[in-house]
Amino acid sequence: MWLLLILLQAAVLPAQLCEAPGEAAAVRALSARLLGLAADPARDPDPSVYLALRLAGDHDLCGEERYLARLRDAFQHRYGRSLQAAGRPHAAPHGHPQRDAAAAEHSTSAEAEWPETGRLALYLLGLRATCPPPEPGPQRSLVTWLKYYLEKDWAGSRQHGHPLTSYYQYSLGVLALCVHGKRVREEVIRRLLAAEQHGRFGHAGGSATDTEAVAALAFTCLERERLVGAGLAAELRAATRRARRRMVEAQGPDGFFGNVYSTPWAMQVFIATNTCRTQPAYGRAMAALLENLDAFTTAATMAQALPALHGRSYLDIASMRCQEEPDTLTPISPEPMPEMPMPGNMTVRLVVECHKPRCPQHRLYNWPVPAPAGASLLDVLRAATVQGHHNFTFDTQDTPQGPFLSRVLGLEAQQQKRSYWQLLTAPSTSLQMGVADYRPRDGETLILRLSEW
Ligand code: B12
Repeated sequence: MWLLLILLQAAVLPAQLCEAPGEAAAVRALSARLLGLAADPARDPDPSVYLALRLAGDHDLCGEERYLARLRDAFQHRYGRSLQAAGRPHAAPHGHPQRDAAAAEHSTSAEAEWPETGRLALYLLGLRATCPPPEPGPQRSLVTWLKYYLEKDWAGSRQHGHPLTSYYQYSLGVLALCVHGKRVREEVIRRLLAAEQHGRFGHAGGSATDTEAVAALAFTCLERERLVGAGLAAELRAATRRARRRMVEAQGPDGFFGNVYSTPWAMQVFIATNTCRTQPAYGRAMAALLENLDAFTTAATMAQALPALHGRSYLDIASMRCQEEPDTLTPISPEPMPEMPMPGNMTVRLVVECHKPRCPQHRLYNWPVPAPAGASLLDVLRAATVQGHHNFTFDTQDTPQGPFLSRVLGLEAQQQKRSYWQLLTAPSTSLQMGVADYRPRDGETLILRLSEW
């Protein structure tokens, strides 16, 4: 009996040690807001949202079950069949911005088979977090699909020097297989290890922290679950230590690892490696996060922040026990947008840049755009399309993170060429938000630049 009590306490202890101190109310409110967003049937279900609900301190068990059913609907019909029976993958349930665009542009079968490593990995992590755990049978084909995508990514990385998707998705794939107790080929792991050693996780205009953190979680999982031999385990441990050290060294005076959105991912590494108590950088990051909870306004960003705020990491999914879960969380409905717009107008300068060889001319557009004060960048882009004779056009693709700017002045960002429309504020600061969330100031110059990543 005593032994049982001690074991039970050990199972819940790490979560209590790393969670937000004395701020349970604010964190709980964020969970309740995410639950409110999850209840909206108009939003596509997102496995990260389910994971955040499952890794929280308290729950709305019926709400979680309904959300899981929606996720199953979205994923199961595509991956429920065996890989052999499917022949090859076909159109995916979710819009993938650049892959869809590329597939539409040249719809060869090879491009339609673009791997969905990240989304499938997140779904499989979600399935492992259900209580009670689902029957293993139907999951087998999902695991096979994920292995297939990971192999495609690995082959792509040998050919192009980077996975077809990204190291972020590749790491999620390794992590999900590991959490399910599945072995991954050593070569696949070694590719991630080499990327870590050679600092290949960053890309132009983006910080490496998110990817570095997910890779470190995958390394920690492989080592902890004893899915690799002793030699590789030692290398993975060393890589995780290096990643943690780099995060501590790069922590800004604001307390963030990378930026506010990558900080929760980095914190998960300290949680997963039981260093959250001993590492002062963790406490500073937690304090910074708690002061900036209002930065997490979208379901996708809330879902990424909440596990760390609750002192949990995705590794906890591997040892989730379906004990009594407090069924006490009630949703907070999303606040309606204020009816009255902010008074007055503003003018924003909109610049579109594209370098040679794709474009013969560097600056394709440079005009002031009047818009209502407080408008989002998306509203500014819409205003630009209807003003004057400057023929501004753009297109977005829906993603779980919100609308992704995919085409400007007829120029499509191309996944194969790893090009994207980067958002910057002059002179050259890359924005930390997408077009729907960023609200420019009066007189600001916004640059849309066709960049490579
Ligand atoms: C890889 C990546 C990219 C790649 C995606 C291409 C690819 N084929 O993988 C590139 C370099 C193109 C990219 C671009 C941008 N990104 Co980015 N990206 C990531 C990263 C590291 C992983 C995303 C991923 O693969 N998720 C896993 C898959 C399974 O989930 P998914 O939702 O289906 O992923 C797709 C979308 O998220 C989309 N996407 C990627 N970034 C962004 C950003 C926004 C705002 C939107 C709407 C969509 C989007 O591309 C993903 C792959 O198809 C995340 C890190 C994180 N913590 O999430 C940042 C992240 C999502 N990106 C971010 C930002 C800010 C941007 C940019 C706005 C940067 C800029 N100033 O231009 C641009 C988007 C501009 C635009 N055109 O609308 C922020 C978003 C923060 C927020 N407030 O929501 C994150 C969280 C990084 C961070 N810590 O700041 N990104």
